[in-house]
Amino acid sequence: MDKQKVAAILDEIGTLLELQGESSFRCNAYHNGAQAIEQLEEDLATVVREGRLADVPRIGDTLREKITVLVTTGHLPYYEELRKKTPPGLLDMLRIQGMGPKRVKLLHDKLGIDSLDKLERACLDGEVAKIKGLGEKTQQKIVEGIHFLRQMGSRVRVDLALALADRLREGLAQAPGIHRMELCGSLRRRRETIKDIDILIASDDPAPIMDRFVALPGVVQVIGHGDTKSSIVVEGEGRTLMNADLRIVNDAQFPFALNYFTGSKEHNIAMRVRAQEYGLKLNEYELSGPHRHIAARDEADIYKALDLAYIPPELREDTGEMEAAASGRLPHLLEIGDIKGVFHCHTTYSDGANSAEEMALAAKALGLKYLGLADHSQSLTVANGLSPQRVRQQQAEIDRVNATLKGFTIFKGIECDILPDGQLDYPDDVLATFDYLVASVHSHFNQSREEMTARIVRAIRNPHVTMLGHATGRLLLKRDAYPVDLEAVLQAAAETGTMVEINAHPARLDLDWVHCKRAKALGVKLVVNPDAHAADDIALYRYGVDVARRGWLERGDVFNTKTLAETTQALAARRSASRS
Ligand code: DGT
Ligand code: CA
Ligand code: ZN
Repeated sequence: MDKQKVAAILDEIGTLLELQGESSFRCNAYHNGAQAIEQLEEDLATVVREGRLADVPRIGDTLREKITVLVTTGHLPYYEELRKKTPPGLLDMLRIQGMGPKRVKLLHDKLGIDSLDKLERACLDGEVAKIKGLGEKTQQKIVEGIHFLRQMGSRVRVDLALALADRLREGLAQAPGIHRMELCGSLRRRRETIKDIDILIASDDPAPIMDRFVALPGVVQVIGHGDTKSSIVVEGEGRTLMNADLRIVNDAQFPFALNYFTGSKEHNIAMRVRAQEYGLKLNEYELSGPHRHIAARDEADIYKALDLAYIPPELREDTGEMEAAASGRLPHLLEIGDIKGVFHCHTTYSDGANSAEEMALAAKALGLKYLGLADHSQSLTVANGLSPQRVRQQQAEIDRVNATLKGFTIFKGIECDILPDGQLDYPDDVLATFDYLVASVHSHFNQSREEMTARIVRAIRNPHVTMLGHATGRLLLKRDAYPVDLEAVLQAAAETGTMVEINAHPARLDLDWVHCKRAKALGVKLVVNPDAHAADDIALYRYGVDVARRGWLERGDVFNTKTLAETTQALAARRSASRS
């Protein structure tokens, strides 16, 4: 068992004893001992084996005995007993800001409260305020604290987390003595949801940077404030609360720390195993052998030392990237600049906020060469879906706007509902008027998996359909995907040459990266669509590019990397095939 785990257990014993009402002398012996073990420079197992624990300051006889049992057997009956005696909810209550063990014990003794839910109810009933020494104000604070904890427990959308992280980085950049700074963790790997923000800095003088970090605007709580690591809770847009950790190392350690804290944990383990095969040890500070230290200026040097090509952070999930990097078969990943235009964008004709012209100008300003509009079809009355007559009106409007645009084209499309039986939402003569068609499921989410799969596959087989829109209907952190056999869907798309959308909206992000990888293996062409409902949302396609990269996609796998001329031609070819 490693040092950190042993220290954490000792610390928890101290807390459990406090909850039992033990003397502060006894409790503190455990808290202090935990700190002593954490700060131990030597390997703990070695110290125990050689019987030198007694030499470690702040470790008395009782602790020495407990640590020895813990390190040699991997568990400690005394600790397990203590845990069994303590309702687990009491430990949850301790996580509320301002709640110490004494207060938790008081609430438990007086009101029998042993969970966050019971505590919240007691506060709302005004019971807590009646206890001597607590009062209205404390009761209110506790309610707020519980709300805060519930928020903290959940993951955050990547776009919100990234905005918050960028703000922290900007604030930190003004601190003195920063050699390098990078985001690490799931944020650097661009997962679709993020638990916490990890920032890494190289500096020889951490103190002033740490001081600045814990005092940044938006910080609502300081969890830890040290020289190598500090942790805060910050508030972002829409009352998003997130934990953020800052670690500071020296410049020589930076590449190793960056690699370690970027993860994923699984990738780190694969890297460590690879290092071991070379007789080397890899950790967050160094890559070294018995007689040598391998220096690295950047992460690429670490990979090089292990005969690996540089692995982009998005691929570091231990899903084959090690083997590919060893044999020179890593993909040349899609880049944001490869995207030449986007499809699946809405206007004021259905539920969008901007006109066709405003959308086109916004896309053009982003450097794009084409924009595929796709308002909702007639069945989706809640989103002001277009009747055939309004389809004709919109197409005339697009013709007018296109005549004014140079080197840029708006494609006439529709986001056509897939009806419950898999039919499309217009008769063939209307369908034939579009340049392209996104087909999406927007209703009857409660169909069985078989019905839903058959419904989507039928739409995919319809020659009018250019691409399948949001393939699973999920809303990240809000609504699960509808039941569907994605494998069957992807196989049908591969057979018919129907494209599948990577919905880039950060509230959705379906297809997920795992299925992107599968789609590629089956030969399905993907298309990165922002599903923009306003001009400002067109730029959201960047999050779809991140998903594509995590899915190992290259430029050739993604349809909207084609030039305007190629795209015009490819869409026209599909249309004439579907009409014949
Ligand atoms: P999340 O859950 O969105 O915060 O995801 P991550 O990947 O940012 O996870 P986090 O913040 O817990 O840790 C950051 C990185 O630190 C993680 O990606 C890999 C590294 N790491 C953390 N714990 C371990 C561990 O026990 N073993 C190894 N090998 N690496 C770890
Ligand atoms: Ca993290
Ligand atoms: Zn849409």
